[in-house]
Amino acid sequence: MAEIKQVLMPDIGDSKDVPVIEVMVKAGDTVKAEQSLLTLETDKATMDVPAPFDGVVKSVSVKVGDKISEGALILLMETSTAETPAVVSPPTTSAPVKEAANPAAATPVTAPAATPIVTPTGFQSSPTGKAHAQIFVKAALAQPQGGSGGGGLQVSAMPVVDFSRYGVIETKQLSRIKKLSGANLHRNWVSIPHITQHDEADITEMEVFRKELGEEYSKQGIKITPLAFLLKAVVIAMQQYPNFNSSLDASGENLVLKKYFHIGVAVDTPDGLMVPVLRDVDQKGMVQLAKELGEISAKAREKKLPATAMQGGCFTISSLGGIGGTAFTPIINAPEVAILGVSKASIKPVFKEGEFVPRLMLPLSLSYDHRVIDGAEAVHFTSYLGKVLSDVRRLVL
Ligand code: CAO
Repeated sequence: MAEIKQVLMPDIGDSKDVPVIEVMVKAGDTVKAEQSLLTLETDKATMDVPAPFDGVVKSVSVKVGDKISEGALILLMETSTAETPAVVSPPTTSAPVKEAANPAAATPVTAPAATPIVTPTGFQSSPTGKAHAQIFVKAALAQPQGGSGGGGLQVSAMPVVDFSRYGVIETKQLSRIKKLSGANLHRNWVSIPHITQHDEADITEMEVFRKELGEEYSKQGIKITPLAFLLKAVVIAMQQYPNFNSSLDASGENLVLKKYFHIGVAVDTPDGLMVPVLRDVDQKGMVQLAKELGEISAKAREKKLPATAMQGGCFTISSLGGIGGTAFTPIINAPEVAILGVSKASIKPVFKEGEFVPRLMLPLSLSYDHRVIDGAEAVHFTSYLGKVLSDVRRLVL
């Protein structure tokens, strides 16, 4: 039997009047439990409010720009009564709204509330934990500005300067993405002990193969750039060195080793940096990855990516190779423990078998969290990555 249920704004600690920055569903949409319904933004975190159960959206009561607090009606959803709630032990109640024809059923009964998934990093992904998410949200929001690990830093205030004393100026507000990612980049930069390991990979042969593939697939509208090869090669290196596919747990005393391979790719958009995540890269071929890469970067630039597309990453690649540069120091995308920066490949003389030969060399800059990864392991990782990239046969093994 179908039943109409309210989905209410859950308890998110002390935060009140939280702005809605994205509404992902509309009336008529069929949604699955845990699918994101909307994104909220506090001054400390963004969070997705997922559906507490499967159902069909009957009406949406909030819109972008609204400010909502605990208990506010988010939407009405039609669900089958046989449905098992997806969230365990809900801390708040939502009152099912019965069809008017059945007034006897109007007594409120306990039903699962939405449980938000916090993305404390606008630049990055967050755990998609379910039962524990409510506790996690409160803990995240209760943290002092700057987040755990960075909160205790005492630094002197930036000087306040009246620049107009020195010449003509114009003041422009930062984009929402820049404001969010800026806070998280700052936190990650000051709270993670970064080291950047630089290396070069000989991609002479890879480039010949890539061009051949490129010609073949351009007819299908698929652009094969070095990034598709890098995605594959990085996963092979992560399989060889599993610490690169880990996160520190909340206590900072345990490593969580992931058995899945979701890779984030930094995409430059007119409004700032976004990091959509390609799922299960280990299970996909390069052509498929190139296709998905084209699709997600286009969506990121057109602002069509849901917040969930930026969650769950294990490792990030930031490629500036299409633009230029020889090396840079990318900032780790916490809670990941490493990020690979890629600069522009160029032909260099390489001493081989007694003579200098022209080879196409790709600069790699691997930043890693020194709490988790030692310098020697990082060099092993970049050397191995270079080996894989220099021998394309390894990519298809
Ligand atoms: N060396 C030499 N050439 C490279 C290269 C490299 N490392 N990487 C890409 N190229 C070439 C490509 O082959 C392509 O050449 P053609 O047009 O002749 O085929 C050209 O550069 C442009 O590539 P692209 O940028 O369109 O595609 P991509 O797959 O390399 O990158 C994307 C996709 C979305 C990652 C990229 O467009 C982007 O946004 N990069 C910026 C990421 C960023 O800002 N990072 C900084 C984070 S820290 O602030």
